[in-house]
Amino acid sequence: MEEKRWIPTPADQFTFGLWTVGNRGRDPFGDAVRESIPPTTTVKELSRLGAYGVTLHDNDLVPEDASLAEHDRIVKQFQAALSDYHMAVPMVTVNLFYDPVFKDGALTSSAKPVRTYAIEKAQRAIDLGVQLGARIFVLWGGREGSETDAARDPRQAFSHYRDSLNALTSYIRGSHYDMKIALEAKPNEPRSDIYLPSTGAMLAFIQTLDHPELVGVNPELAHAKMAGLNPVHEVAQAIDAGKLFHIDLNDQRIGRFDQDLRFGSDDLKGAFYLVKLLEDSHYAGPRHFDAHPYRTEDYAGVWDFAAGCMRSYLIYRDRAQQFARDPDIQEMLQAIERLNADETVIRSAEDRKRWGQHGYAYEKLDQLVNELILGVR
Ligand code: GLT
Ligand code: MN
Ligand code: MN
Repeated sequence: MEEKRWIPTPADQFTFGLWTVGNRGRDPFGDAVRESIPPTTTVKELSRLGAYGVTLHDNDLVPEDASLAEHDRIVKQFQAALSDYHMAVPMVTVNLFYDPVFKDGALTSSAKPVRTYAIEKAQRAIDLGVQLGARIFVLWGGREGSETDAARDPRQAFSHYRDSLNALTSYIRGSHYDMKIALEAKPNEPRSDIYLPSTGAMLAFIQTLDHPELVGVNPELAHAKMAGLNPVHEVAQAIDAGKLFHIDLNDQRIGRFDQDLRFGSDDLKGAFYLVKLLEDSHYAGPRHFDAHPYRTEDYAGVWDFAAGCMRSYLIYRDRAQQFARDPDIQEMLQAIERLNADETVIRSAEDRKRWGQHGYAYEKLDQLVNELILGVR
């Protein structure tokens, strides 16, 4: 095999959150199994593996209660590592979920002081992003939800969410920042229910904002799967709406807890069609991995995980290109196209019967694609 096709380079625009490779393997039933990795080490190691950049939450880099001097020292040191290793920061986000202050919501909290603190924290994270050269600001509302709907009329939560987002776009405009917001949906976990649980719900909500042009989506494959949805269709809808500002690539089994598996590791077919969609639609943004190494791994396993995400993407991309070149698959697609090109108006029972009776040969087509993905074509 021509191995070098699958070696990542910065031109592939692969990025990882500091929190992804840095995940310490803590879960609701068990403690951390790895020490945290200094952000500058992550930058160095990912650059060595061929990544394009890193992304971060405000507090992945700067502790919440850092003094101004400390903040500057940390950011400077980080910027030096970025420049030494030629790594970019295309996206930043804000942690509005870890601190207990957010236990009943951040931007949707019914308490004004909590909402205001969340908005100001987000504004500081936007400032940090601008300092690092990011042009996308992701908002994942892990705490924007409820355990019991007795707590609040959900309409009130939407209204607070809208006001908060309007405050953020107004801040971006007022500061003349070149920054857009990407909303990331998730159906549940850590809350029983999270408001606006799918990318489709986010897309509809965006249209109710003061500046919808500044707000798009950041679909995460695993989150769509948790809701039992097809991520390929979610992402396609976002592309169709001109709203795919960013994407979180990982993997997940339907019906499980939030697994954040290595990209392309579980649902091979789903990953194939997703990569094919991104490539066919000339998606120009970063390919961002938001996944965690297994809890079983030591540091060597962490970097195997990161390398695996990128290598898998390249292999799926290679397979997608092969799909376009495969003579049997292309011949079948052309036959289907010819069938669908028949423009005879359906007027009679006979006409309906003709359409109802012909076969589409999707069984054969799907088998061919499976064999292509499995590498035997
Ligand atoms: C958290 C979550 C992710 C989000 C991150 C951004 S934080 O790890 O599980 O899906 O993208 O806030
Ligand atoms: Mn995510
Ligand atoms: Mn996730």
